[in-house]
Amino acid sequence: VGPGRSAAVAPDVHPAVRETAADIDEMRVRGAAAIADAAAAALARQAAESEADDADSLREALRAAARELLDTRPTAVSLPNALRDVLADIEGPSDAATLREQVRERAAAFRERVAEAQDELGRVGAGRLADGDVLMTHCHSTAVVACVAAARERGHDLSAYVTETRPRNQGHRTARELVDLGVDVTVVVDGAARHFVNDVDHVLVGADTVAADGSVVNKIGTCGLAANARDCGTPVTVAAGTLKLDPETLTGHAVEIEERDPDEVLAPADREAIGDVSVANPAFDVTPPRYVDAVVTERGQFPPTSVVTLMREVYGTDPARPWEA
Ligand code: RUB
Repeated sequence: VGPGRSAAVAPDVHPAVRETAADIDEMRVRGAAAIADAAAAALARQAAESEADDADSLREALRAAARELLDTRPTAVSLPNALRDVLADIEGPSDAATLREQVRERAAAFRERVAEAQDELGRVGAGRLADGDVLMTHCHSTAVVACVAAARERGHDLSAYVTETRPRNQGHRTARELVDLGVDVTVVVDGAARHFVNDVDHVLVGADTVAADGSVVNKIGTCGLAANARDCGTPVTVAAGTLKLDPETLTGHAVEIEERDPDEVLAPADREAIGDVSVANPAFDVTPPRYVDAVVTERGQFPPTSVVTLMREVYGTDPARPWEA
């Protein structure tokens, strides 16, 4: 349980759900797609192994599990979208066995669909990349890696500038995965992005959330990178499946930006040595749609202004919140 969170937990939440919530909270599981997958798997465990023997108690346990998962990281909409999908129609079954089976099946189908969507998104994204292209990317995104992998499968030679991505250095993982794909990788400090962005053909980043107006919420630093890219005329592509569309932004809901522990930025000893300073550590920022050229999804690529239509099609206009009773 992270700082400021309630220590009170519902009694029937399965230990596997608590473990998954801790893994997400402490970033052993990270990245929006992986968070959604882990949450769906945890709900399936909750359904299969809950001690509830009637449908109402099982429903309550599932909702409590969903709330515990939701209480981990607030920015990635893939998490509530996964819960929405797996818990759809939980009001239906009147006996626990049917409800158990329904949730198990929905979780398995969700996880399979998300994996397939990622492959399809990779193929769509690869269509934007040409042989010999130079990319710049920030943080670590499985969707970005899927695009690069699909382009490599087509035989395209690629090189990439990969930003370290302070304070957690997720760029190291990106660099390793791109090297494994045969990409010529140069790692740069985040502050060097502007220095090199003029030399690249594409900025390619992932997203935690895409809002109805086409704004893209992604790792802190993405907005500055995209603004610099726009200034140089370098196209910015966001690789984000429909799992990243936030249907609640259709109804005016704002995306919460996660504030993480100051110790990630300055170790306590450094802080003490510096003196009386505050540390701000927002994990994500919001890139306005005017800096984004295309959002690549498993359903094709869209200008950010068309995201709203896709969002309505996928989620409707009245998104459910099945974790609420
Ligand atoms: C991860 C991050 C990624 C998106 C997309 O931040 O900002 O770009 O989550 O990733 P953190 P994916 O490391 O703080 O979770 O494409 O894998 O969903």
